[in-house]
This record gives sequence, structure tokens and C-alpha cells, in this order.
Amino acid sequence: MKALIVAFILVLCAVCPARAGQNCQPADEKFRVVYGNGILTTQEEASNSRSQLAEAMGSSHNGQHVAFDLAYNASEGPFRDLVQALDQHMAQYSRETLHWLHGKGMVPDWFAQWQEDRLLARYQATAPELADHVQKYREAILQGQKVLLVAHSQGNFYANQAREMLAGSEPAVPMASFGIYSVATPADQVGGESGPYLTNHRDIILMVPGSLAQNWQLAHAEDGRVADDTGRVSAHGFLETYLSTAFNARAALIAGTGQRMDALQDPPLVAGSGPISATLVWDVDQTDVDLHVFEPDGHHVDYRNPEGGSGILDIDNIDGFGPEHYYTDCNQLQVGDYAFALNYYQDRQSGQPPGPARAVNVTLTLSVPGASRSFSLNMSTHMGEDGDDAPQPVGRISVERISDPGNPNRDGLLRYEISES
Ligand SMILES: [Ca+2]
Repeated sequence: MKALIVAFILVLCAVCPARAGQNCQPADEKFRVVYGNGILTTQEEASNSRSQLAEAMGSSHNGQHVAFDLAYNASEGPFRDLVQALDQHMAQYSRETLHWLHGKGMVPDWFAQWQEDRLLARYQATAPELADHVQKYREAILQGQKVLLVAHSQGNFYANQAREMLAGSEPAVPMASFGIYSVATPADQVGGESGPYLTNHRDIILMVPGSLAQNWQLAHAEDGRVADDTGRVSAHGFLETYLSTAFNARAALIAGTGQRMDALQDPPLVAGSGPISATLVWDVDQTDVDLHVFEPDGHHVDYRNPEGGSGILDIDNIDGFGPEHYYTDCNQLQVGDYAFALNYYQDRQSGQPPGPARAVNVTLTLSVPGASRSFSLNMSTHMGEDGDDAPQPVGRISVERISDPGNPNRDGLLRYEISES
């Protein structure tokens, strides 16, 4: 009976990659534009900037929907904000000096790595929101969105650092789906590149040593008059100047961000991967162990029903060692508990009906973004079809959507936890 079912699944699996790809329908909004604020900005002001940016850029680009979001860095008062910005500034230049010396062969690899780790730790200590920002970008890309970060002022230190953390994180996300557009940046680069950015000729940020040079002559929108009468602090303001309808910088910002969006690539839909996966292996030839998954909506996924409401059992092994594999499609992830259970179906060497079974050592590995955990157990009683509806519970993954309306960096993010059943 089971051999027939498995043969049927194998036939189905000839078209598995295409089928998985079709199941993987990304979020409706193909773009996510995230605003990263500068110093001395309250959350309300940052939210307001995000809304006005959304109004300026519009809710669709090249016929694709755009979602707007906020990567907030908190203001802790004028003095601490300035100290923090200065610290980030120093960390950036220390690293560049280090890279230069390393490139010249003047410092050994171990020293470069040690200093790099130290500077990164220092940087993260001064910017506790960074980890949440990176998780936000990662989740968006995993859901099939292209992410453009529009960073203003000090927000650019965060943006550049977040880009590095995202590029170095495991599992890798396609970095061609992530871009930065810098506005009034105190940094000397844009995510490791020379642009794109916008800094007008009156902006006070030009007084920060090493900041990218002015590349826009600010003029009044009304009559085209060069805006040499604009105060330097005011000329730095995101809303006051860069998004203001009173100046020509607004059109430049809209055009520049649009061009950067054009260059972003859709994240590839990788069949067979998703936020949650489970892999089962064991150590005896000619034995059949089965993986059973109970999804939050009640679907029982196994070799008989390989397609659930959220994930797919794409590999069922019946003749020894495994692997068996289950994964959730990118945007069909359900919030709630996923329970993983095992059934030692048959020792095939002892034939049908089953005779005494050889014991098998099995390992089930559960993975979520940023973590994985393995469970090992010894199974000696083969259950056959009796175990199909009553498999042995082994592990559990709970998925929770964080509700934190007071913190735009964390609100709506997913939290995963792997535990023993
Ligand atoms: Ca199996």
C-alpha cells in the first residue's frame, strides 16, 4: 500500500520544483521602502517623515505595489545622540584604516579579524536597534520583497552597518534585492559604494570631515533661484528641505530613489527552502522512518498528505538513511505551533508483514531563521500503519508575531522558538 503511495508521490515530485515555486506567492507589495531617521528625531517625527516620503514616492512603482516602513533609531537627547554619531563616525574610519593596512600587508590576518570583531561589537553596543533593523530587512526579502532603505543623516551609519550585517548573516539573502539611498549622509560611502546619494550644497553635514561631497545645488522650486539664503541647519532637514515642495531637492530625491528601485532585483524563489525546515536522517539501511508534521491550522502532513496548509514534505525516504525533508513556503507561514513527530514505519529487511525490527538511531533537525536544533533518539519498535495517526512527538516550533505598537522596529516581526515536545 505504502509503496504505491510513495510511487505516486515520486511521480508528483517530477514536477515538485515548479509546484513549490507556484505555491510561493510573495507579499502583494513587491517593494518595501524603509525610512531610516537621523539624530534628534522623535518616533512621531520619524513616522511623519515616513508618511511624507510615502506620499512623495507614491504607492506603486513600475506597476508594482510599494509598502512603506520605518527603521527607527531612538533619540536619547542632544548630547548622547552626538556622542553616538561621533562614535559611529570613529568606528567607520577605524575600520577603513584597518582595511587599508591589511590590504597593504602591514597587519596580519588574525589582528585584522580581532580588531574587526572588536569594532563591530562596539558599534552594535552603541546601536541596539540594529539587530531589529536587519531582521526586518531579512524578513521582507524572504517574503519576496525588494527593500530600499532611504536613510537620512545619522541613519546612514545604521544603514551601512545594517547592510554589512545582512550580507554576512546566515542563511544568506540575495543582496541584489537590498539597496540604500543616502540623504544628507555624514558617511563617506553608501553601503560600500560611492552612491547613490543626495546632499545639497547648503547642507551643514558637509562640515563633517570625510562626508560625501555635495552633489546637488539647492534652488527654490518657485523661481529656480539658487537657495544660498537657506540656513545650513535647515538645509539639512529631511522634511524642511529634501522633501519640501519649496525646493528642487524633492524632485531629485524622487527621481534618485526611483532609479535605485529600478536596479533592485526580485529575490529568487528557491524551491525547497523556507523559514521553517525539518530534516530527518537515520543510520540503518532498508528501514523506513516517517516524518509527520502537525501545522497550526490542523493539517497533518506526512507521506500520505505531503502538501499542508503551510509547508510541503518534499522528500519521503523509504529504504534507509533518509533524508526526509519538510519546509514551509515563503509567505504561507502560519503563526502558531508546528509539532514534529516520528514513526518507525518498517524494517524492510524483515519483509511484509513486519518481523522484528533492527533499532535505528534517528536525528531530526529543526531550523528557523538564525537558529537550528537537532534531536536524537533511538527507535526500536516499528509501528507500521498503526503509527501513522499516532506518531511519537519529538520537537516543536512556535511562531509568534510580535505586537509592540510602541516600537516600530519590532512590531510585526516574527519570533521563532524551537523546543522539545
Ligand atoms: Ca519515510
